[in-house]
Order: sequence, then C-alpha cells, then structure tokens
Amino acid sequence: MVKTIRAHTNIALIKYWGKADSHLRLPLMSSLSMTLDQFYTDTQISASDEDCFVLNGIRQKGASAQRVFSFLKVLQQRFGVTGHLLVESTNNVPTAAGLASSSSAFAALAGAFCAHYNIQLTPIELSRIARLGSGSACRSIYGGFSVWQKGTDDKSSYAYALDENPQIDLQLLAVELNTKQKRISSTAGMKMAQSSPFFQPWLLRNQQELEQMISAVKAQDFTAIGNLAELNATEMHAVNLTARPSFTYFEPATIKAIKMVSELRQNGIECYFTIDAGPNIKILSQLKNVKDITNKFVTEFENVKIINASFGPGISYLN
Ligand code: 2P0
Repeated sequence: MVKTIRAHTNIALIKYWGKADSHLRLPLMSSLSMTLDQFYTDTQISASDEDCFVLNGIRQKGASAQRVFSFLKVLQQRFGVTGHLLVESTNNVPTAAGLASSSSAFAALAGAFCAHYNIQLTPIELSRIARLGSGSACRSIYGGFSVWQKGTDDKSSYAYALDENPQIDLQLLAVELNTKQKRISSTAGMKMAQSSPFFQPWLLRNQQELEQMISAVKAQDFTAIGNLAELNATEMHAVNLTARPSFTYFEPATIKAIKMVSELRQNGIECYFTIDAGPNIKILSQLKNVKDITNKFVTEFENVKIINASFGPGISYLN
C-alpha cells in the first residue's frame, strides 16, 4: 500500500540566511524553529512509467517539478535505487506567501521517498537528506522546537529536536497581508544578502542569539523568545536592505504591521513579530492576547487573513 507522509511547516525564530555550500545546502549559521500545527504537506510516492509531480491535483511542469525530481534523483543515487516516480502532494500552506512551504514539502518528500523504497532511517538521517531538498526542511522532521546545527559537512549538518512537547503558551499568528507571489526566492535572497557589509557581523551575532534562544526555550520564557526572535528577524532584513544591490521583502503593509506590533506592546499587549522571505508578518503572542491582536489587524487592514497556529508534530505516516 502507498503510504502518505505528513510534514508540518516550521518558522525560524533564529534564521537560516546563507549557504556555505549550495550543492549540499550546508548553511553558514545554525538556526532554530518552531513547527506549526496549521500548515502541512501530505505526500505519497509510487512507481510510474514516467516521472510526474502532481500538486493539489494539478500536474506540475517547469521549475517546481524539476526541483522535486532533481532532489529525488540525488536520493536515488545516494541509496542506489532506480525507477520513475509519481509524486502526489497536497499542500495546506499558502504557497510562496512568506510561509516556508518548502520546509514541509521537502520533509514530506524525503519521508515519502523512504517509505516507497522501504528505507529505514533515524530522524537525524532523515533530517540530513531532507536538507538536500531545502535547508529549512531538515527542521520539519521534528515537532515543537528544533535546532539545525550548521555542521561542517554533509554528515554533521542536520537538525535535532530541542523540545518536541513544549509546555509554553506560544501562539503564532500568520498574518496574510499580501498573497502575491514573492519576487525573490529564499535561495536567491540569501545569496544576495552576503554582499552586505553587515553580513559577517550578523553571522557572529546569530551564534550568540541562537545560544540565548536555546536558553529562553529551556526556561519557557515567552518574553525572551519574542524579543530574540524579533531582533534576529529584523537583523536578517537589515542585511537585505544593506546588500549591494539592496533589496527587501517588505511592502508598505509590512511596515505598517511592524509599527502596529510595537504599538500593541506599548499598550500592554505583549507580542513580537518575525518575517521571512515575503511581505507577510507572523506575530508571536499568548492565548490571552490573540483576540485583541486579531481585532486590531482586522480593523486596520482590508481583506487581511489571520491564522492562529501553535506547535505542530513531527513527520508522520497517515496510513
Ligand atoms: C529559514 N527562510 O530559516 C529562513 C529564514 C526564510 C527566512 O525561507 O535555499 O527555502 O531551499 O535551502 O529552506 C529558508 O529557505 O532555502 C527560508 P533553500 P529555504 O526558514
């Protein structure tokens, strides 16, 4: 029977934004993320007469199918297996809108590949091969909080579970301000960012911020987690703005949303933002404040969509 694999997306609280080796997807910095319950990808792989990638019921041609099959070919070579494959995925993630759909997509693909060929791997080994498809995917093997240790080579670069069952009240409000396709992919953006004079100093800071974030997670300290996540995200976007040529994922609505988060905080509603490779913001908050924050955004923005997510599980078989 064909097995369906479900992997959830994750949002980095300490960002991965640069590669030391683009072929092996070895990062320049370690990163830390939370896996989300609301967004996931289901994938199954079966034998076929020709390679075929079907996403949400529609056969994909072009770049997305190419990326999927170049990843699967690397895995086939690595494990000494062959054959054409039918890949069927359903994405419950707003694709390319600043939510990292590639994290759940490539984690689910790695899991479905192993299920199809009956390859048994440990979570760390699975994390390592998911990394080859998309860096952030290596963190989606686990639920709760996970850390991707950058490592120095293919073997030492993988994610591990920091806390799979966090007890802290941490809500992530995914605020969809603008669902237009992003113009600069993460892969391209992180390459351009390296021309910033702040890139090297940021690398050093990232390591310190990661250590502080690990302590904050262990202490279940919402305020410290929120402050560090917001600082780290702001630094990533400052690096983009100071790259040569300069670029940004921010839209006018992004700036307005950032200011609203700081106003909410000044008014005693504790919340923090993080932003990825797109114009939308994610707000870190606690249950008691979700309603007030949501109301404020619904009042200030037309057609805003807000999804309240919290911790999701690691990769799993659905059948
Ligand atoms: C992350 N982001 O850590 C970073 C922080 C957004 C900002 O989108 O080139 O899709 O496939 O390895 O994993 C990560 O980008 O990049 C990403 P590739 P990926 O989640």
